[in-house]
Amino acid sequence: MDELTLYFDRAACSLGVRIALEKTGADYNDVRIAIRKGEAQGEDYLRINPAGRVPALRIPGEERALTELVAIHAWLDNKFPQAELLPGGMGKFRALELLSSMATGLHANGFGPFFRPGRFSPEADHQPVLSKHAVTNIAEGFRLLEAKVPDNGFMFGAEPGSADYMIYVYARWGAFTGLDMKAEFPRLMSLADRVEALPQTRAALEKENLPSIHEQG
Ligand SMILES: N[C@@H](CCC(=O)N[C@@H](CS)C(=O)NCC(=O)O)C(=O)O
Repeated sequence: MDELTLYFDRAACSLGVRIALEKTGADYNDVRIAIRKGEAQGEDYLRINPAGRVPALRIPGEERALTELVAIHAWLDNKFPQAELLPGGMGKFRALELLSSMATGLHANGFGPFFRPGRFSPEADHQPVLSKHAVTNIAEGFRLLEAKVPDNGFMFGAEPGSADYMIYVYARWGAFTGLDMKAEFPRLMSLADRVEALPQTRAALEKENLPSIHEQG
């Protein structure tokens, strides 16, 4: 086995890694882990990522798959510098700062309890409260991003990178929260449109058979 393998689920956060992989031009395999069917918590997948989360990236020659979004984006950037997934100089650390804050704020404190309230309390009557409060955290995460989105181009200049790809994924998820994304976060949604128009994004959407951000059901 001499190709990378991406463990993913459709439209999950792994989509941001897939867009980055498409940009690298590397050959890779993919293996779908159907989260809703419980496969991320199944014995077979736990052997690959004991944390039971996608994405995971199997790297030829590495005993253990690489996990965690920020680490995977950083590894891909290091391996495929021509893809410009992270900017150069101090910009690299600003992009890692943004990726980490999205992973812990928007994702872990927002979409985590929104999609999986049962993980935060086993009590059935707590769960609607948790989901509702999670939307407050999600909105706060999007507000922080909205303030940073430039008028044109991408988060770190004229070229898109990993931060843009992850923002695109979270912007897609925004549609499920009841937030009026276009009205409340117009700059963010324009950035999402610019990311969706990229060939690497179109290729990733095609591979996961996903509709446009504007056509999600
Ligand atoms: N800290 C992880 C979080 C990844 C994560 O939450 N993945 C979700 C999909 S977006 C997942 O695999 N969930 C599986 C489950 O909830 O069973 C990272 O940054 O990679």
